Amino acid sequence: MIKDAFEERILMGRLPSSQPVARRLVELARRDDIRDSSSISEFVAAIQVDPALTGRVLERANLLREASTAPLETVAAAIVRLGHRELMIAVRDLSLITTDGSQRCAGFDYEGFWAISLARAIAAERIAHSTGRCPPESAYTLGLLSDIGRLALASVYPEEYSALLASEGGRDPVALARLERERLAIDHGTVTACLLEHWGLRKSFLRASRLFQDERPVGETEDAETLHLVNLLKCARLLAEECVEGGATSRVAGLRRATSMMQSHLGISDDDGRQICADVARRLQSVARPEVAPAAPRSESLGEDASESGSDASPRARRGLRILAVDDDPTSLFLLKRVLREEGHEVLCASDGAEALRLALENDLQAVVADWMMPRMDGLELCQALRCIQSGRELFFLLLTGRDTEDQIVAAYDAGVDEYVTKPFNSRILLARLRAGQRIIELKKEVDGERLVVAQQIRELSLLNRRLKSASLTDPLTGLPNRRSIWERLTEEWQSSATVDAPLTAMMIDIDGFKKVNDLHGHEIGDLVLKQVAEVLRAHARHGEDVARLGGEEFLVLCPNTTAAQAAVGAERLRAAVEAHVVKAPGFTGSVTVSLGVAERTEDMQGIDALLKAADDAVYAAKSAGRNQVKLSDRRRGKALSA
Ligand code: GH3
Ligand code: MG
Ligand code: MG
Repeated sequence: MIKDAFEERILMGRLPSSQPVARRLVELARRDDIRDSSSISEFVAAIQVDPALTGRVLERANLLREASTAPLETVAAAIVRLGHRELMIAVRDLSLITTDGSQRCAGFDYEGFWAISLARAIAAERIAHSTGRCPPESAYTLGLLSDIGRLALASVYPEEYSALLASEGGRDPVALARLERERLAIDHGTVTACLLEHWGLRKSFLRASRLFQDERPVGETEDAETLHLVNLLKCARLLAEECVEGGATSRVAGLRRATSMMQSHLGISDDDGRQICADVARRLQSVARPEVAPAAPRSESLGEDASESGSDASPRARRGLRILAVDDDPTSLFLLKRVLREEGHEVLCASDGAEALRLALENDLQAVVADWMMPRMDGLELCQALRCIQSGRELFFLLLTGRDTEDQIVAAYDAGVDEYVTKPFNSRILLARLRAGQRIIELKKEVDGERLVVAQQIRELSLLNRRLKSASLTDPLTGLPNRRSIWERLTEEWQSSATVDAPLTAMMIDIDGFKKVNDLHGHEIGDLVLKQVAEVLRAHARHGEDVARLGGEEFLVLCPNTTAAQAAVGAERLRAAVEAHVVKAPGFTGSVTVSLGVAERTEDMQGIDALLKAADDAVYAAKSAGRNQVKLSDRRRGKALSA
């Protein structure tokens, strides 16, 4: 889990939502009553297609629930628990990817991420319906959120993650995770589990979202519920990918693969599997695909000045503001645009409130100048809608109006308007009021700028810290955890094993005749053999088992909640895997073998040293018996002996 509190806070605040979801929500948020069931279900429908918002809503709801009750796992349940006020607070902080590129991770496929997440949610729900082992609505949530760590990493480290994705090429989650650990000292599976925990979801969800990303066999020690969820997620992922990405011809083959995976992993019959595929594909066709704002600012909306001021000019260098001008009357709009541009502002135009709302959410604006009376959504409604979310609250809103009775002016201010100018407008007064607004905007920009610098420094520091920590705990040659790291893990596991009297087993592994490899082929080949043996051990160890390099040609595998007899089965698998692996290097082709000693914690052992000593003795016994074999320590618990 992520220990760094700063990092965690940053992760929480910056996960972006998709534009259509945001638009729908600000429209819905203007209603001040969500008690009737039809408006609740509209909110649910809008939120539950978006992973970031779903997470935030669940987080708030789970914070409010009684500790003794089960976690809330669906948006519907969360909204009922929250009520209108709390829901609006959760929605208000929603963050967007805007066209100006702030917060955007260039190499990250946002649309693809949202589409696949949604498809996985729908597939997980439908599959759960068939297996009957997890409430389908909860499975939906798990499917939606089970890969959110990628979005989080893209949001927190946009530049680093973009470069990492460019070099990763393929979409293999295992290769991606390895690269993430190398460059960011954390991987998306860990971040996902951390977020799900923060949002108050149950343990099996966290574990499953982490395990399904990995191709390694899942340890026998995982509980049945987690195992089931892992399989469910794997099937849902495959089905989702086939539905979203598969072309027409490859889709048939892809869906067949999904059907056979559902059969082998979940025992779903062929007929049921085909029905599930058809249902998921149909449902996906009926939901709108989330979209993201286009990457580059659309210069045609910005007009002539855009090229002059330069869209990449730093905000400080800009003289004017980025303003959205809204009027349904083309002549007034033309006039307004000209006045604003002559003053040096960048201007985007919309001819009614609905279009304005869309543009305001897609672009990084500073001010809105809007007419009051317009079709579809008038200026006041536009202002109210924008004030529902954080980025809209920060806009300077100037209303143009022919209505200037006392009541009307009060109504405008109550709706959240900052200033008003009567129509037909006097351009000097309009510009003067905007300048007054500009002073506030600039002050805020300075504060924001400082905040961004601090946030960036915190991110860099925490990344550096994580890298340093990871380096001090990693063996540089093999990339495996080193002696110090495994010692820390062993201390933790020893304590918890002793407290609850659970089995704990250590597996010591030593390469046979390794000195000869060095002597015959040189140290460099020796290093290469060490690296490859390490990789084989890592790839064939089970989940939950930590593989470390103790030093020299000695490795240790830590098996929590495992008896010596159970670990011996895994040890034999590791032995066979090393023996079967052919090491290829310039001037060398061959294989090596290992001797393994397995020892379980016993009551009379005083500490970790005793456990390692027992494992080491067993290695010695294996060596004496001819090498390339597994020996169990003769110091065994009663339980292990009878197993
Ligand atoms: P046995 O089957 O009894 O284990 O024989 P062995 O030759 O493997 O054991 P021994 O302990 O005699 O030799 C271990 C060798 O491992 C000696 C040392 O030079 C070599 N070694 C230790 N660390 C490294 C390393 O980082 N790189 C290389 N290339 N060799 C190493
Ligand atoms: Mg040795
Ligand atoms: Mg050796």
